[in-house]
Amino acid sequence: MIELKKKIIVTSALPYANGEIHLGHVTSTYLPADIFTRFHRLKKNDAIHVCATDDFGTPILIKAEQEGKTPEQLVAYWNEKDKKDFKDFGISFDIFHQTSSKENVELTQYFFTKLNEKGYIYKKTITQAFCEKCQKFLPDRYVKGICPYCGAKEQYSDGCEKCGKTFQPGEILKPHCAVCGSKPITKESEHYFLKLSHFSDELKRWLTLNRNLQKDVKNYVLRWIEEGLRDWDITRDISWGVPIPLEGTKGKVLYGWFDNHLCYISTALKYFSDKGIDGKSWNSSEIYHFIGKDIVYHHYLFLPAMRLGVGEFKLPDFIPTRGHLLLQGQKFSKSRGWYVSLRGFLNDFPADYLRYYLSTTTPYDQTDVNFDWDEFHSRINNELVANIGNFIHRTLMFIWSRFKGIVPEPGEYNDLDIAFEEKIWKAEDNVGKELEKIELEKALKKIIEFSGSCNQYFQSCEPWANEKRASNCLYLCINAVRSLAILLEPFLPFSTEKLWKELNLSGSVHEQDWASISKILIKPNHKIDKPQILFKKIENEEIKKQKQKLKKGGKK
Ligand code: B3M
Ligand code: ZN
Repeated sequence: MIELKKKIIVTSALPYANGEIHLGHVTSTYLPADIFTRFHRLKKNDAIHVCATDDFGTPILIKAEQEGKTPEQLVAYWNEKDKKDFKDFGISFDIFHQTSSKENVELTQYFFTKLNEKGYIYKKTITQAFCEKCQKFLPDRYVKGICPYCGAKEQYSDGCEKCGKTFQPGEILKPHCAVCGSKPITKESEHYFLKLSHFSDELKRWLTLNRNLQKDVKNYVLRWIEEGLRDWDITRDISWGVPIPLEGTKGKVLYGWFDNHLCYISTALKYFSDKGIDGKSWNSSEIYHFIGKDIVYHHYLFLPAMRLGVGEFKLPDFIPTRGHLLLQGQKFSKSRGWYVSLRGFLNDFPADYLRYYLSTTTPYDQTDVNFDWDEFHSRINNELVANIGNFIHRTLMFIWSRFKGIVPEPGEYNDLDIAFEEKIWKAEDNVGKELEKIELEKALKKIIEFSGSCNQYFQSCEPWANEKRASNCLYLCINAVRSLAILLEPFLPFSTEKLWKELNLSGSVHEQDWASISKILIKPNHKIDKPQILFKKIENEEIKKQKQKLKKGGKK
């Protein structure tokens, strides 16, 4: 059967350009999206991974004010820093742009203009929080208070982190200014609203007909629609944002959530135009927006409503949504020091260790994931080192020391060899099926199983005791190592590239063909390089140190 090459656009939720990437971000979003894209590149589909920093809005403005920088300086700084962190973690974006880019500002204004022309936008005077002490309007994160839905304290006025609801200006209870703490007064201001309610039926239809969306998320979004969608205030009285393309709107900009998701589109289009590709040829590509569960409302309602309204851009096919990350059972909290930054982690351990551990623990659903240092320790030592690493190392070492690094010629296969060769043939499909469904954790479990059966085969051949059996065993095992390198590439891009070099195979592991996993392509007489230890055990001391670092921040 000839499989047609697919075009796939993968996006990851855009990090705010005001702080460093932490483990929570990578667990729910960037790592799954990266594994998925890498898999499709190996499948020889045209897959690109698109991301950018989220530059506009009050969180950035507040931070810039605190640091005495201009917002432009602040976002430029974080854009560079994020780029580097992602690269060192092996996140292979095809493009990493900015929501404040010319391309995105233009597209956002285009969207506003179109929606306005079609009558989906209207003006309304609202009363807004205003701080007399700071002499300014206080949109969104400038106001903190109590969630009107669940009663959670210290929530920002644009949404509750506890129950996930988004609010309209003025809804938050017991408001206070986030900068100076004083009680704001209310003042009138003219705002623009998107008729979100107009799209209720269309959104409902799209949600119901799209079979790719996760059922549990879909159901609660449908419930929100049943409860009635309210129109959406898309402007703010601040200076940092996309200017409203209308006369007489000075001092106001478009809301950050109006422009940020448009950056998925503007950035993909920039990628195409930079490469001289006609963006239209990607019109029917499959679209995947990877997100964390706290931004469901925005991605399942605002984003599709705006695309429906303009009517020129495809709706997402998949919105893979994953849960939050807990640290040793508690919520991450930077202020309490209960926190691990990506950079901090990478300073102490190889990126692939984190990629491995997080991949084994993050399911394709909303459940929260727990980062636990002891579990990390045991997964690395007992699985990655003792299972996968052990099989690879003993195979390479055996060929290196007993066969002078030269792959032996096999003789006639016995039943064990035949059964093992079949396992190699089947691994590609077994694992690929899961990756295709974005079931990354299940895919990795299947790789671990495969590696386990490789160890078993090696063991039962007893090549050290039985010279006749050794050639068949090592011939098949070195080919299984090659298959493992490709199977693991999406998960462990750094180690598998090293392994590829040790196998002395041409090209890079990142460019291999997924279908070749099931083939026996390393031939007798092929010479391998001197093996090195790919995965080292983590000492108890190192884990103790990490826990110590946290101790001060933990709950008593
Ligand atoms: N910048 C980050 C967040 O709310 C936000 C995502 C934008 S995705 C278009 O988690
Ligand atoms: Zn104030």
